Amino acid sequence: MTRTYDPGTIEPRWQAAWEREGLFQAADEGDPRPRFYNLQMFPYPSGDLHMGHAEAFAISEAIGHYQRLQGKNVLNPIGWDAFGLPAENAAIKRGVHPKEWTYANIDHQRSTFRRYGCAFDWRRQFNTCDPEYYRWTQWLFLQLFHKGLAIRKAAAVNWCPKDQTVLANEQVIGGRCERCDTPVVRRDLTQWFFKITDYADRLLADMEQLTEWPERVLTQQRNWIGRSEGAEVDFEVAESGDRVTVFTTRPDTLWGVTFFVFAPEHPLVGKLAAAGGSSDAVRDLQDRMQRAQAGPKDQAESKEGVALGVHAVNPVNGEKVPCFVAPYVLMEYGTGAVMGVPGHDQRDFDFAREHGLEVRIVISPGGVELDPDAMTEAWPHQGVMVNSGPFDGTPSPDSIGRVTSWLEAEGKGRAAVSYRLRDWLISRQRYWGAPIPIVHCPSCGEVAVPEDELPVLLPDDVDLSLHGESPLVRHQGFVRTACPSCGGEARRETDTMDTFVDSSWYFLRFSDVTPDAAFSREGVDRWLPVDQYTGGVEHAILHLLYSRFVTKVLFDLGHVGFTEPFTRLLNQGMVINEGAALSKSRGNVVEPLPMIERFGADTIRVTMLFAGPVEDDVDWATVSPEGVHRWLRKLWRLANGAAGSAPRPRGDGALRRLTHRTIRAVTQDFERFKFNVAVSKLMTLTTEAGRALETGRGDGPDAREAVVADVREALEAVVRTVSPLAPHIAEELWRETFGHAESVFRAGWPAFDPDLAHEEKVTLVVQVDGRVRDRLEVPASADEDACRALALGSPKVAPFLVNVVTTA
Ligand code: ANZ
Ligand code: ZN
Repeated sequence: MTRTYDPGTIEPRWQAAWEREGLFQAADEGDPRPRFYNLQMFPYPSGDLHMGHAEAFAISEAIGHYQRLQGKNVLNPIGWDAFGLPAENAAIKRGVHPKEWTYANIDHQRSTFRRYGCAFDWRRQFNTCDPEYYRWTQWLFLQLFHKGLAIRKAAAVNWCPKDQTVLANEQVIGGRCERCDTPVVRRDLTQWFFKITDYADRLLADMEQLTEWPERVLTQQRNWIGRSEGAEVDFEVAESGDRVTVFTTRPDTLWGVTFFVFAPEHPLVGKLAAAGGSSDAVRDLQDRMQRAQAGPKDQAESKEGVALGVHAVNPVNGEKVPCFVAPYVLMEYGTGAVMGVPGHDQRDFDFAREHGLEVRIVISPGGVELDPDAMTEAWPHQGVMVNSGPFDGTPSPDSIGRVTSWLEAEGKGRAAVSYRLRDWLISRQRYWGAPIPIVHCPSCGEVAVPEDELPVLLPDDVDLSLHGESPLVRHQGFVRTACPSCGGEARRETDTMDTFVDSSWYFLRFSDVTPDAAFSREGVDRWLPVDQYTGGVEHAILHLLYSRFVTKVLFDLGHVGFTEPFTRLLNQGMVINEGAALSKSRGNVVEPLPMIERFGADTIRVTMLFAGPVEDDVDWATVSPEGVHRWLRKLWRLANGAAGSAPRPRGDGALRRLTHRTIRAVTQDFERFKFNVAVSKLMTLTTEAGRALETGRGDGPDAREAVVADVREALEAVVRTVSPLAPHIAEELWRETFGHAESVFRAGWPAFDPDLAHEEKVTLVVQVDGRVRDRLEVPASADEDACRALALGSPKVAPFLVNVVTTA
């Protein structure tokens, strides 16, 4: 009796069985199989899972199951990145506590994951907002603090007046807060930083290990770190005698300096403005900048500037050039001051033209003469030094090194390297985050909370309704404490940590979720580095950079034995709808749970994977769960038709050859994550198996049995190779329909018979006027002429051929 395919019944049944059998639990000890750590970036619990999760986890599940079938002991964990501002804002809006909101969403997502049949080792789950977790985030902070890598310093920050918090540069879009669209202002605040800049060189150098990362991500990391080689050159302010140093990548243009520029926040500006009589104008500019709704990019392109009224002395020729303050010079880069070389630097050129400053040529292209008055842009390329005193005639790029050595010999400068990378600002003036475990004592200063007193618990009873500073500031029970060092009255730090700190080490803890430590050395030695990390390309820079940094710090402290945490990285595409991102305001949101309920988890998984290459976006409007569902139903029907006892397949019939060729081909597809291609091959094999079952009657009962045996072999191959993509139906057909005692996930990846897989013959489908008239087995090596001759010679084809026009 053929049962009908009902995913709503079989899927929950297998989910319960797998859980009961502990089938997907990773084995820590006593397991001889090679280990494979398969990780998907953990979700943020804002509401239920969305379609992007359905896609991302379909991919990582496919990878994990495939490795399991390849005989690996797979660690496939799940957790939640559960601190963060959206919880707090949603909580304020709805009047529920962030904790309640967050844990309710986690419950929701967890049950959707279960309904999706994810093969997680549920014993290892955690949330970053659990005290059992953030205790160790605080521990991590202390490791950096004791090493001098967590420091407090004043910084000009982007401040959102509405969210009352600091924003990273990437969170400022066109001068506005990414989340609430409020114009962002600059503010000077004392903040906690992790000194990631100390690791800039290693973050670059170790990229050599990342041979299995997408090139695009490596490029973004490299640009973010932004290493520049050049020189520092010391100038002196003529009127005050102050020494000011610049960073330049072109010391060979020093003779072309015609002005000097300070960043508005440069510490000398106030003093020099007073000396030069420009205080009002300078303060005006600084005020304008405070209010400016300008992002970092607008600032770099600004031609605005104010003359300071003082001069800088060029150390190479003693020339005095006017000093300016201008926003295009950034305090955060180099030394916060630049020498203006308008002939050869475009930003300097634009500024010089705006302010009527001299343009002087000191690098000659050779051949053409540059005319400073006629130039419409700088000439930033290499050439030969001219108008440069003793260096005239020196060709670049040698000139850079030669001038640098000379500066060093003269005591006027030195070789230097500059990085775009800034220290990692981890302070947040918000509630829903891990408290920074520091106490401020009037006599002892910043004192670390002793490790055995962790966690510093986040109090539940806070008033979130008041806008202003962090709710923790007003919580006396939290703020007032005793100094761990002298016992005197002291004040707790009220900043919480950026959620990127939470996610910078979570992958370590999955290896051993122990109450006694952040992770154990045995755990990380056993499981890490992560073999396969899958996630969205939006995390190409910060999350990965921070995780790499923290790993290196922990390596230096002897807590882990590797310097790069993720061996192989895959960025999946996004799920969009009709070409646009899914969003409530657009009204094009598709939610996974109703889809899973309607079609089944297997259909939705395969739909996601069949939609295209994993790196590409999936446009929901163009995919067809119905089509995939029809295929699975057919597979179900055929498998039930071919079940029952059958002799072993023999011989080398067409179906057998196709079966073994398909196994060989999809193995390669799985290795390369080409799941869409694999699915289409499995669909073809299913169709051919169906055809054989319907038409391959054979002569006599024996022959019929042989056909059924071949069909069953084909369908078992489909079931086993589709199991990473559609685990439930595969398990049902494997265990129940085909009657195997053990799970399909214990059956291993099927092997192919190389003789059968050998592509000696292929099926030539002969069509006449768009209709199939015959199928011919032809040698795979047959060329077009040979195929044409065979087709024309077929007795099934001949009747349909009236006027054959042979196109040569
Ligand atoms: C003079 C000069 C002449 C420069 C020339 C370039 C070409 P990258 O390559 O990105 O590292 N610069 C230095 N500090 C700056 C700051 N805080 N804000 C804005 N610009 C700054 O850029 C290095 C160059 O950027 C430096 O070399 C300096 O301009 C400018 F023909 O010095 B150069
Ligand atoms: Zn003290």
